[in-house]
Amino acid sequence: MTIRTRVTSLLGIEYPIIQGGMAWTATAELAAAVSNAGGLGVIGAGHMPTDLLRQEIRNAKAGTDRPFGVNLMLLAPHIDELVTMVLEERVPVITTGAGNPGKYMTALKERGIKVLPIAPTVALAKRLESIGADAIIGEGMEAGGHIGELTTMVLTPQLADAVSVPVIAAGGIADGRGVAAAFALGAEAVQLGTRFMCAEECTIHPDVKERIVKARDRDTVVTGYSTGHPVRVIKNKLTRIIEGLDRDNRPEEIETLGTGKLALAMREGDLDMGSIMAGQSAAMVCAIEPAAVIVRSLIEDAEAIMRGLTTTCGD
Ligand code: TUI
Repeated sequence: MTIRTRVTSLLGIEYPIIQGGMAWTATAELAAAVSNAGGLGVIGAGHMPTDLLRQEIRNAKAGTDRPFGVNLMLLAPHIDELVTMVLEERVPVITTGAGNPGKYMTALKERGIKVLPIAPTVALAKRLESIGADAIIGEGMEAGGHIGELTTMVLTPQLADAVSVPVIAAGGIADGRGVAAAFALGAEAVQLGTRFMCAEECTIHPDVKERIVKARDRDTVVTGYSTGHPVRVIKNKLTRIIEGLDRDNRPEEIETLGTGKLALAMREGDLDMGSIMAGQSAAMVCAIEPAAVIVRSLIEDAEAIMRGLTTTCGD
């Protein structure tokens, strides 16, 4: 059995596995490795300068003949310029996060680009479908980074009922059991971020990978509610300071303190004062492995479960 869905044919990929486009984390090297393994690799644009992202896109094109994507983080101040550039570079797939990509939808679709917005609610998913989204990535609050309120378990089936385009489940999925569960809930593909942070090809600091491998069930926390942009991160000295500022309702100070802290974690490996964005599934990531091994085990384990067999983590 091979899992084929509307998402695999929409994107021209072998397996319904999408790698989350994480800022400062998902570079061309990781994206190309995931695409070469039969999934969809995604470069995380974040706040990247336009020329640097252009170079990353070209690196991904050099690293794989297969489709890949770029995640556009819609809060980036130069987002208009990034969109213009991805249109020029003819990136096959765009995922969007942290906002409503409505303004860009027509231009992207006119170039034949597949647009997969991330939606944390049913209302936004319906709106995005009505303006041409090719599929909806429903991200539950188990995910790392900027999150909504709903869990993957309740969001996925509601999205599957509410929209006709395919639903891609994200948040809290780290192994074949999660993949099978997402399919049972009505998803036609899954997106994983945290598991792919521990891919060998992921270029983040090795200490961050080790921290994720060591993570236990309650090691993440959501901070920054007072800013209106809550983020899930691994607990550390920085999160304890931010929790205090959140309690005192001092959002401006959180924004100032947070600036540059994602790069500090992912590039410099500062586990105390860096913002280690990772999902609750960090506790389920047990090893640093090649992207191809991750993709293969997700599919093999999910297929085994879907055939009626059972597997457990570590077998
Ligand atoms: O975007 C993410 N995860 C991210 S973005 C990021 S960078 C950042 N840095 C500081 C503050 C905020 C972000 C780190 N992690 N995931 C996808 C996602 N999108 N989660 C939630 C949303 C979302 C939220 C609101 C999508 C749309 C939305 O729409 C609001 C509206 O305008 O209707």
